[in-house]
Amino acid sequence: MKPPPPHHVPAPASALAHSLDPELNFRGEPAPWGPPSIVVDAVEDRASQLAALRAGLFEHPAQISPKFFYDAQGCALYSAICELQEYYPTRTEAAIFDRYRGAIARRLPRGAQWVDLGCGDGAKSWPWLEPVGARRWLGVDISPQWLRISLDAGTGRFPDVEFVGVATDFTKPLRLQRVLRRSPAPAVFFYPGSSIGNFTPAEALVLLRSVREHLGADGRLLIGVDGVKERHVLEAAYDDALGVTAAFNLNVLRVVNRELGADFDPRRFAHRAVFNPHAGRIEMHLVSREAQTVRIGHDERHFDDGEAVVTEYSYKYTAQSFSALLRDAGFGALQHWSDDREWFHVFVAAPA
Ligand code: AVI
Repeated sequence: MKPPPPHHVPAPASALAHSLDPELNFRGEPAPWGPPSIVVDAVEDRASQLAALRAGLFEHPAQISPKFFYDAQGCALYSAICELQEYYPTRTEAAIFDRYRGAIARRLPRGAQWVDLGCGDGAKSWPWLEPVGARRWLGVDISPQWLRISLDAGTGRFPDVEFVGVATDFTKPLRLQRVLRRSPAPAVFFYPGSSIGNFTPAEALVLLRSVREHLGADGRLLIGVDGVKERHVLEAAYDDALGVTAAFNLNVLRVVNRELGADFDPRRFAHRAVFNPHAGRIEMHLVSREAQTVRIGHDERHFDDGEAVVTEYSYKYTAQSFSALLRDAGFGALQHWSDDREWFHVFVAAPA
């Protein structure tokens, strides 16, 4: 069986090339507001993304942005990661949502515009739309392909909800005011999956401030964040016994080969995932197994034996440290729900 597309992951790098149409109409069920539309905004062009990818490889240490993980193979591997015994975040967050959905929904405005950041296939949104009586669903994703999948799924299931897709790169400042103003309903920004952890705290603060600026007095943020916990639990989640996360990490070298005309050999690199307690983050690296020279387009990059390429940071927060970040970003009246082990936290935050 083909796995469902993963949700709340950055878009496949290959999707970035095709997303610059000003407005794509989407075939949908007839609805009072017309067929769902996809608005395209602030999607960085492919050439500048690839230039940044190439420049990162020549830095010391070399870096590859985690957004390049998600080609078709990377998406399939990420779906498999979410099912792994060791990878607790997906199922822990889902259990918190299932257990406390009623209580969480009561903290959210009724009749809201539900803004799903990094919506992917939209599946994490659907269980919320009825409990909050959502009138409008806004899927935000860098990939119009994901938006089409989620709009298709949503319009079929919720004929009374207006569906809009916004293709934008929200590592850039969010600009959703215009599309939000088309409805007087308050906004609920939904950002599950601890995707906020893939930003540095400074970048996360910028994103959270930008979300805050989009909320009127009645708007809310509903966000999931992975907790700090014992090193062995964290490291196993990012270095599983079956080697799925290793394959996910190594696959990015194939993406680089394809996108930059490089000749990385994944067999000559090793996956490494370590918890850095000072920075409060898991670091994923690809470590050169030997001294080697790799061709990148017309250039060459030498790697020493043991030299690491940084591919991902995944920051972990305590309920306290994430509350502090939310307050810095201009939120107050925080409420949070955790699982019994306090491994994962779900926050509802209102503008201060
Ligand atoms: C998408 N993101 C929240 C995942 C995480 O846990 O940081 C990506 C991931 N990397 C390795 N495993 C999962």
